[in-house]
Formats: sequence, structure tokens, C-alpha cells
Amino acid sequence: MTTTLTLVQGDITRQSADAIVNAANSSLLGGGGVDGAIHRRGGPAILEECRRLRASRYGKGLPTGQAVATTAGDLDARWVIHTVGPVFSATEDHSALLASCYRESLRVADELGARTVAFPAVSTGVYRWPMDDAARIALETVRAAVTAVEEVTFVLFDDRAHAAFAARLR
Ligand code: AR6
Repeated sequence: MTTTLTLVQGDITRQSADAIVNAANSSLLGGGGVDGAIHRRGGPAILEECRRLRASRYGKGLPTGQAVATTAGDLDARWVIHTVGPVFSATEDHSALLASCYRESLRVADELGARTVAFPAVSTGVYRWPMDDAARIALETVRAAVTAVEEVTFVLFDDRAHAAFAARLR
């Protein structure tokens, strides 16, 4: 089955989907950007579950490129899938890890039975990945993924991000 790719400009915490992906960090304990917004709007239930994950499976934190699900709290979704993007480096190529974030998030979505998934542009904020290259990796990876997810929506925060993804989607 083919997955429909859709682009939306806006705030991912206002999106309705089975699963909303969070651009988290390894600690799973919150931060700025998308992560801060998700915990603010999603409420304390998400952080509680993240703390439990840190106390059990992910004592050392969630490794870069991997993904794990929690409740979505008060968000209009059933789950938040937390993934940790790589920090951009001009000297080392971490593209495979960024691709892994999308692939692993979809794998977790499949395990959950999620049919609609909303992604932010992972690593393009605090982690400084150039938007155009991040859009290429995101779209190529999701297009190539073998998944039962029916619709992937990229929720891009501003004009520039939306334009970069739109140019790559054509
Ligand atoms: N909805 C959609 N996109 C957003 C939103 C939002 N509400 N807020 C920001 N963006 P970032 P990263 C865009 O920094 O680069 C956190 O502190 C933003 O403009 O959220 O993967 C974590 O805890 C950018 O294009 O994630 C980690 O420590 C994109 O989302 C670290 O930042 C990703 O920006 C992760 O950095």
C-alpha cells in the first residue's frame, strides 16, 4: 500500500493524527522547540511516561536515530513517538542517523497500529541541520519505507521549512 505524503505549515501540537512525532533528545525529559511545545500542550502524563522509560528500558537515554512511544496526553493523538535526531556536523556525515529517525518512527507506528503520523522537521532547529538537506532525507526515507501507515503529514513551522519540503516533494 502506498503512503500519502502531505505538507502542512503550522504548530505540530495543533495537529490531529494517530501519532505525533517529537524531535526529542536522549534524556527524554524535555527541552525546547517541538519537544517543549509537545510537553507543554500534552501535559504531565507524557513526561511521567518518559520518566518511566528512563527508569526501565532506557536507563542511559534513547540513542540517536531510535524511537519510542508514549501516551499523547492532552494532544489530539493517541501516541507521541519520541525520536532523537543527530546534531548536524559539517565534518561528519550523520545522514544515516537522521534517516533512521524517520524509519524507526514509522516502525514504532506500525507496531502501535497507527495509520496517520505527523512529523516535524527533525534536527532542523536546535540541532542545526540545513533545511533543504533535511527535507531531502525526510522525504526520501518516508517514500522508501515499507509501512502500513496510510498518511504521513510533515508539519513545518515556518514558510522557509514549508517551501523546502514543497520543492523536494515535487
Ligand atoms: N511545531 C512544528 N515545528 C516546530 C515547532 C512546533 N510547535 N516548534 C519548532 N518547530 P527543534 P531539533 C520546528 O529544535 O533540531 C529540543 O530542545 C523548528 O523550527 O524542535 O531536532 C530537544 O529537547 C525546526 O524546524 O528540534 C532537543 O534537545 C524543527 O521544528 C533538541 O531541541 C525542529 O527543531 C532537538 O533539536
